[in-house]
Amino acid sequence: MKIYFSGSIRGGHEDADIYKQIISELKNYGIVLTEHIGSKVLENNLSDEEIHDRDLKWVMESDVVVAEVSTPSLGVGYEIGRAAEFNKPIVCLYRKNSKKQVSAMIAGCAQVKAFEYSNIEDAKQILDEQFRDINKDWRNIIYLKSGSAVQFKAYNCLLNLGIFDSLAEYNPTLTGSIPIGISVKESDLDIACRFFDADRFERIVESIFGEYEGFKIEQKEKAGYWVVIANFKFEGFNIEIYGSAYPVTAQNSYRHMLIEDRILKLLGEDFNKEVIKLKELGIKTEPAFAKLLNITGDPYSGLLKLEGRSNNEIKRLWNLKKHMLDTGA
Ligand code: 6K6
Repeated sequence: MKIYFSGSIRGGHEDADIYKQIISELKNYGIVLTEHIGSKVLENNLSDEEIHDRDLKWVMESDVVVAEVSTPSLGVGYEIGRAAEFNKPIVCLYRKNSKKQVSAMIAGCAQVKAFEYSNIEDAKQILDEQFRDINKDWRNIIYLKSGSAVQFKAYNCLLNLGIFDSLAEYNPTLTGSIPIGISVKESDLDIACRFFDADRFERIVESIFGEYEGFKIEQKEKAGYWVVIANFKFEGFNIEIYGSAYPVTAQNSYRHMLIEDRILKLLGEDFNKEVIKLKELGIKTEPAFAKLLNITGDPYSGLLKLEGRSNNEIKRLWNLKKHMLDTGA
């Protein structure tokens, strides 16, 4: 993971020591491209144009931008703006009781996650939480272990089933509503897989899971794709194995899960509650999201269109719907 640390230089470099401590913490998570920002004495042997072009290239290359924004700096603000334009995750830290308030253009930018901290230990904890989110590997179900009761139960079920080992060559990945914490009683454990030969995949799945309760398997065309779908029950869960010739990360169930996870984190508690409410009424996940965001037409393709929308645009959709719910319009 490449991390771009941004901190004030010409805006005032009095916080160099703090930057240094944050950078040293960031090094636990990846390579910090801008370690020099933590030095008290900065070399100034490049032209402004060279600095600008090099730093912007690093911002583009980075996987995340972390900025300390207690000291207002044009350069830091500019880097955050450009990082937002490149859709980078952005984490801003500012000290409690700083002399100046953080600019509304930073604190109010939906793409920026801004946090107040009192001391370096505080900052470390914030970074730990943020990087856990950024680094989440959906192929590794370990995250379920520290989740809700149903996620913990699902974790044990999948471990006992041994499905991630027995189907390892098919890149099995848990998708659906359980990983993102919006499951209801009826929710399946969906395992998305990629096969290269549908018949062989069907034979392998049947030979491993064919004896389980309610096992059935079929091949069919679904929305223009050839798929193999197996269903059975295990430890109280309905298991669905879904194989297609497409890489798992390009499959709709995976893409739906990612955009839904982003929306749930962005829109918070109120939205999550409304989704669960609709799901408990028997509405499926994607139609529930579509309803709450006023997406017309096919909810499955409509939701995928949000992948390219900014956080602000998604927030606007929800605010509009909330207004309609509040006014009964
Ligand atoms: C040394 C002393 C004065 O200027 C320098 C060399 N300048 C810079 N070297 C490296 N990065 C720079 C420099 N000037 C700005 N930046 C980038 O902008 C850094 O990545 C910081 O995150 C940010 C600081 O902006 P200002 O406006 O506070 O300088």
